[in-house]
Amino acid sequence: MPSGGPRTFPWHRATMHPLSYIAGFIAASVTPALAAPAATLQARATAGCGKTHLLRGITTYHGLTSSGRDRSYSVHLPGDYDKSRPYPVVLGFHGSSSIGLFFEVDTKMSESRFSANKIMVYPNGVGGAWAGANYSELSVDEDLQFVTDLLTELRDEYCVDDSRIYATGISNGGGFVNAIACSPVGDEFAAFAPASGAYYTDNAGVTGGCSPTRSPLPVLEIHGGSDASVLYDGGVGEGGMEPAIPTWLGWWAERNACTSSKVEDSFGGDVHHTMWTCADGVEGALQHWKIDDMGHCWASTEINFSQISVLEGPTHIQASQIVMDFFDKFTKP
Ligand SMILES: *[C@@H]1O[C@H](CO)[C@@H](O)[C@H](O)[C@H]1NC(C)=O
Ligand SMILES: CC(=O)N[C@H]1CO[C@H](CO)[C@@H](O)[C@@H]1O
Repeated sequence: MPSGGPRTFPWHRATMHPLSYIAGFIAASVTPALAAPAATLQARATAGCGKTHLLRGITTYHGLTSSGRDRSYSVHLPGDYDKSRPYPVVLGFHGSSSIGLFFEVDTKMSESRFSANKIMVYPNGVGGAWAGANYSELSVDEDLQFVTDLLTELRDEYCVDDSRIYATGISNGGGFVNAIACSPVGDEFAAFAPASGAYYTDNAGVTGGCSPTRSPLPVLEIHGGSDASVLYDGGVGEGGMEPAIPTWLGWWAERNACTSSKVEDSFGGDVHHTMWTCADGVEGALQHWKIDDMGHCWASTEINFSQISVLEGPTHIQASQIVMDFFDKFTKP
């Protein structure tokens, strides 16, 4: 099987899933909000506190203008959202030829068992993709600007805990999470959790393109050892060259000034959890879960689309829970 990119999802690339048309229709019928004016993010941190939102516990669709383009994203507020209480925010980046809705449904992260106390946000890439892959329509700078503009709008609209903004994503979206972590925009976030990530950018060594603004910058990666799209051992991917995951982790261990690591094997040796102790002296600012027999999908103990699309079934671990538990450990200093 060629080591392609994320094309293996049925709704990837050329073939869009029919649901995307429904989602597109919903998105198109919502009037895009005006772009938030540029301002220092810090000063706007609590501007959204006190604003009433009637649509809670369901997903709502929004637009904003960034770099002169119409962009869109969806938001899921906790069912008991309290307008005067600052909430952590999790941005979830979908894979290529996909949309936020699929990532939301696939990971089930909007369900209260995973995000009862969080604001979930699912941004949509342009042309169904995130910058970094050679098939992406936008430059990394444009998509990073979108993240900046999105955070400004979220802080302005919702009651956000500015020290607890997180990013997760799958495949091409996981690669973009790494691009955020490696850029000045990464300073806005408390922690990052890419899964099955296609790391097309910032992959020329420890400092090769990657300039995180803090150390340690908490990172957790989940990857299938049998991923046929984004190979665990690296190589040519659909959107460019991809580093071997252990190599990529080694770069983060250096950036985070990690001094030691330990591996815990479970499920008969199929699952390997590595925890590093880094500059903060706390175990876990860098973590990795490898599932030997898992392919290119979101790790879940429950069956879902991304598994079915690569002829996989449920696996031993629940990535959505692992990612949320990881985020809960970290607050931006
Ligand atoms: C993207 O990169 C891959 C891997 O290097 C290559 O096979 C493919 O032809 C490239 N596609 C474009 C559009 O440049
Ligand atoms: C194909 C499949 O199993 N999809 C499920 C994914 O998860 C959502 C949310 O729990 C279910 O509603 C789908 O049936």
